Order: sequence, then C-alpha cells, then structure tokens
Amino acid sequence: MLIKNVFLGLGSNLGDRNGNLNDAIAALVSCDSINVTAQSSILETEPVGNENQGKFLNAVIEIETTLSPKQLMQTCLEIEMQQGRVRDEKWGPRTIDIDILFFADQLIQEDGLEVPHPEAQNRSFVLIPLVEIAPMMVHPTLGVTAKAMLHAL
Ligand code: GSY
Repeated sequence: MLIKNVFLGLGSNLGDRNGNLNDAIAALVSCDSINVTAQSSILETEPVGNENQGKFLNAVIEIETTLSPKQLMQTCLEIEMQQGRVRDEKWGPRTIDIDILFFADQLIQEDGLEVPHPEAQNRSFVLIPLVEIAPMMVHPTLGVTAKAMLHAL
C-alpha cells in the first residue's frame, strides 16, 4: 500500500555536510519503494543537545512509500551506514542522520522507533524546513499545523 505524507528529517555536521545531505537524498530517490515528493532548502543550524560541536546543515523531505515504518527505518539506517555514520555518541557529531518525523497519521512505538518523532515540535531545525514544504500538515497527536508549531516555539 502506498503511504503519503511521510516526512524525514536529515542532518549533518561532519565532513562535506552539503554533499552528505545530497547523497542521502539521492540514495532515497534511488529506492524503488520511495518517491520523494518535496524537498526543503538546506539550512545551517546551531547544534541542539550537545552545544560543543559544529553547526549542522538540516533539511526535511516529504516522501510517499510502500515500505512499512520499520522497513523505512531500516532503509534510513542502511543509507546512514553507507555514508560512514558511526553510532557512538548519542548527541555527538554525525556525517548523516535520517529521522522519520511523521509517517502519515500513524502512531508507532516499537523498539528503536517512535513516530511522530517525540521532539519534532520542539526543534526549529525540523519545523523551519517542514513549514517550507508543508505548512498545513497536522501533527497527528497534537492536532496543530506545522506552521502553528513553529509559531509556538
Ligand atoms: O536529531 C538529529 C541530530 N541532531 C541535530 C541536528 O540535526 N541539527 C541540530 N541543529 N542539532 C542537532 N542535534 C542533534 S543530536
């Protein structure tokens, strides 16, 4: 089944940050089971969590997919690994991070996967690019638009 209104957040603060984001998007585009339907601008953001690291480049993309949430998470992890992501420090620097922010209006709580992303509404590096591509999308549990979430920050 094709699921629309799926949003992914991408971030990089190591190496060729712009290249890392574009490579990750190209890898997602090349998946038969994923159709990228919108892509935000890339913006530079101050690090959140551990401030003692370099600035990030962030973007949000909208996709439609036939993958399940777990399969999509696995695909994102594989792309991260292909791009040399080492998962060591929780809030540490990373070549590429791909988070599932929203999977249509589905609520998912499985080991290693929580959707909607529990911090999405608190992060301007998520909300600014999200509002650029989908200002009127509604958070499935908070019941407010992306635009309203950004306004509330
Ligand atoms: O959660 C994503 C990784 N990450 C980021 C990020 O992508 N952007 C900014 N600005 N700060 C971050 N802290 C972490 S962890």
